[in-house]
Amino acid sequence: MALDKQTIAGLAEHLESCELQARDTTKITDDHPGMDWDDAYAIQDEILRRKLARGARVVGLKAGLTSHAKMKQMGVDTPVFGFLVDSFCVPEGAEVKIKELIHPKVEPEIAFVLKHALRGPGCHIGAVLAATDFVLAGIEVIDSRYRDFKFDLKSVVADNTSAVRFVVGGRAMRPDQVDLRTLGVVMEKNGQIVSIGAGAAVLGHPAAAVAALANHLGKRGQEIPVGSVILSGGVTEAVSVEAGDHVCLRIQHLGSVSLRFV
Ligand code: OOG
Ligand code: MG
Repeated sequence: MALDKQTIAGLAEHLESCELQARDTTKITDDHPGMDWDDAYAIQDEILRRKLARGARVVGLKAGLTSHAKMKQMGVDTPVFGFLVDSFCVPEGAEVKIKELIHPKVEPEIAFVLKHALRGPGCHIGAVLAATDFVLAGIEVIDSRYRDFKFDLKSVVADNTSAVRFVVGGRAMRPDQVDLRTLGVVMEKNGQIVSIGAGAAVLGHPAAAVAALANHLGKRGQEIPVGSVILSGGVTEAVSVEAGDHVCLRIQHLGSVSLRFV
């Protein structure tokens, strides 16, 4: 750790206020270039602690920057992990208020719900499939608190990997009913197709992203709990949205899920 406790608490408060007040900021590594990975996750943990203290509940976890398209779009090369709380979760077809957000983008994702906890190290695709109860279609709304979505990996980890809203839905399928690599993914904005992909875009197999999450948590003495929803990462590039937009995600065998921005 390169930062002291007080600095970590201050940065967490700063980033969370940006989220709650929908305003952007410069990336925190500009002022703290020596910040390390432990600092980055410690800031994220402190944001979570602040939310829990106000009564939030953790409903899931996310992996991000797990597809080549996303890594290329953001100019980075390693997956990152974050948390999902109840206030991020919106119902199928819900209206998302643009005013509460800075510069939101949507991503098509494959979501996992576990029937057994998963703990790394050594977690692999087979272990993930054995522990998965079902998979769902999910749209993640990301909203980096950093100006123009410009960040480095440590800054984005501290910012809880840009998490802000998500919806899961469609038809739940057991992992043995589908081939997660060849699942076709089609996202539409206002009736126009804006991105097309397949599950394999996510680390070769979306379950590999869940395994990477379990291995990441394992290093920190944590696990993926039963029942939590896990977003495995955007299959394609994220797409900007504004008030009036309607986004519909169709995933082969998993049906569709949609959001409206107002
Ligand atoms: C970071 C979050 C990325 C994904 O699915 O790749 C993410 C960002 O691009 O702002 O959630
Ligand atoms: Mg995502």
